[in-house]
Amino acid sequence: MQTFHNPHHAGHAGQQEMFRGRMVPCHEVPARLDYVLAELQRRPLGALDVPTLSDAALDEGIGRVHSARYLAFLASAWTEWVAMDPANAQRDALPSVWPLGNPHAFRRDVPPANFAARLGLFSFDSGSPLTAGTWAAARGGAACALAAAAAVASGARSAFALTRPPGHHAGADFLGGYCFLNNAAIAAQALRDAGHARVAVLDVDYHHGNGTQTIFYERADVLTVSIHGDPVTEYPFFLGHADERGAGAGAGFNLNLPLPRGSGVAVWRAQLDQALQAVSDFGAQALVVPMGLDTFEGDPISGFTLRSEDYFAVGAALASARLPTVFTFEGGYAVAEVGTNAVNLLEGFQRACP
Ligand code: SP5
Ligand code: ZN
Repeated sequence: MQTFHNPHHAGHAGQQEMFRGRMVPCHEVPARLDYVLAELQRRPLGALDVPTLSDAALDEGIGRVHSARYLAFLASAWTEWVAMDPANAQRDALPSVWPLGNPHAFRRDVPPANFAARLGLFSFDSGSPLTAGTWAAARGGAACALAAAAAVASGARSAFALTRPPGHHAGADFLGGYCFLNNAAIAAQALRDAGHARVAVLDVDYHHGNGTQTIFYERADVLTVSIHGDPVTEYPFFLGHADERGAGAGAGFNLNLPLPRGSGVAVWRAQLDQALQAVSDFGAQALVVPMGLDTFEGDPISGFTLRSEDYFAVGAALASARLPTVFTFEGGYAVAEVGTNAVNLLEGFQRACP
């Protein structure tokens, strides 16, 4: 399995995130990726490369998923943040005011000139710091996703987009949940554009993949499936329930499999079998796996209890779908263990590949 890793990831390094009225140290830190890369060097699964896409190809691939006004916002966000106050150069940008969804309560169609307000317009939480290097890092991650999709589209059995910041909480025009560009959605769309008529996304991160769900919610050509902590108690709270099945042409093409906080590997594996059945029933021709390792028992912000050894079997089960597969690196905040857990999953997949 070829891995594309993001040479710009470390430029995205938030200092603190807002949590229950306090600023706490960020969980989504550069060392996460370094641990995975080090483990892949120790236990090689294939070539380790950086993507070599042209800027034009990258813009084209990102623009297939994200809105032009959101991308323009991200591209100039740091410059505008510092222009508000030169002292902002030392501080991360975090939103503190948001327009609710009800169109009679707040307008979303007129972007305010005030940058702090615009940051709120394009985000849904105050836990996702935007820093000087965020845009370059997010773009570098999308390049990894596109390179992985291209490898799979030209015949590779699998490829891994090893990048941060993660992506699966980001929508077509919003950031949140530590995510800015939705790498998994960008890969899925690229596989569609390369001729795979039906693409499935099977999200195994602890948190519901709300961004990916909303991007494809009204489409029948991309099935979105997510196994996650029940949003009644778990982040992102406002999406991810079992009764969300898609809308319009997409009715029936979204599947949420929420599990209570505290769930262990047996019940989680049963949901994975159900998810794989849905992928098979759909007749998918390619698979994208947003791979979060925050289902691990030692994760500091999550509530499932998978152990490091369990990830081999998770990878093997994913291989049983017998589909060309792109993995994107998502959550996983037990930093010292995230490399072992990620490579266990990928090695389990690769060993089981027919
Ligand atoms: C990609 C991904 O896994 N995003 C997860 C975003 C979760 N953000 C909210 C987490 C709340 C953190 N709670 C801090 C607890 C401090 N002890
Ligand atoms: Zn997560």
